[in-house]
Amino acid sequence: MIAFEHSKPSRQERDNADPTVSLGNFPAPLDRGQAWFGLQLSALILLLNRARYNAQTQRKSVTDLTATELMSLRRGVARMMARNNASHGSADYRRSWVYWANMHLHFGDDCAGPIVWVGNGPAFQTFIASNADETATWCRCEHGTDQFLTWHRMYLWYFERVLQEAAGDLSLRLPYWDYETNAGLPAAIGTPTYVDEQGQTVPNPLRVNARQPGLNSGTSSLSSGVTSTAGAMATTSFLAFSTALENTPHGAVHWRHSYAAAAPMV
Ligand SMILES: [Cu+2]
Repeated sequence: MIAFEHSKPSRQERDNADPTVSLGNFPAPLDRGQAWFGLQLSALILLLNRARYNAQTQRKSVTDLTATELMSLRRGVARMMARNNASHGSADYRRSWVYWANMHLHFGDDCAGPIVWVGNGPAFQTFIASNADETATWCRCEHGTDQFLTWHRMYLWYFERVLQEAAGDLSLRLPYWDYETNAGLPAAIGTPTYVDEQGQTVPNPLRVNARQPGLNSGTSSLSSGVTSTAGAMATTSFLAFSTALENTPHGAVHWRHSYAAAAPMV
């Protein structure tokens, strides 16, 4: 029997078909068993994706992290920082802390001009792009443009993926510091040491000494004029909102947070 071109042959017809007859590019129809298996597989994939999606839907305040989540965050940050000394041009260097920090605001004569010194703190490192990747990637933040929000959102999303890889934990999410509610630097970030997974007391990778010492030690906090979103929330257009938010709290917190303005290592 010859099946019409677009009709699917029955199982009996396919079993009886001459195996030498080519079906060309017409896809072989699934039998009931294959279809059932396909359905099961699709359901499993959906279920797994949903589980993964659920595990990644919400970022938490750093003050609400479980001990395991905080350990994972520290592990990821420490591993990214350990890659700071990898050779330029290597995959490890492109996944290092300083490489990603330099994407946001790069400190070097080849990009943002000479460093503007702020405060009386210790000297901080400068960075010079040494290859085409770095030149194309560093200092690409959208500041002062209508892409401020979109750029920073995607930057953090990709940064988070690198951090997850470094921590070996795909459920790790970048926590936030809600400085408008609690203007003191959370202790988990400022504390000089912590007990690592081997039970050793080691330097806390979340503490950066280029920050204002009072913030690190918990003796000072940010002022409400620095942290407030009230000005931005009072605006009535997208561009006015974006500009106001970029100034305060985004820019203001960067500058008050550390000696080195938006220091890459912070
Ligand atoms: Cu920024």
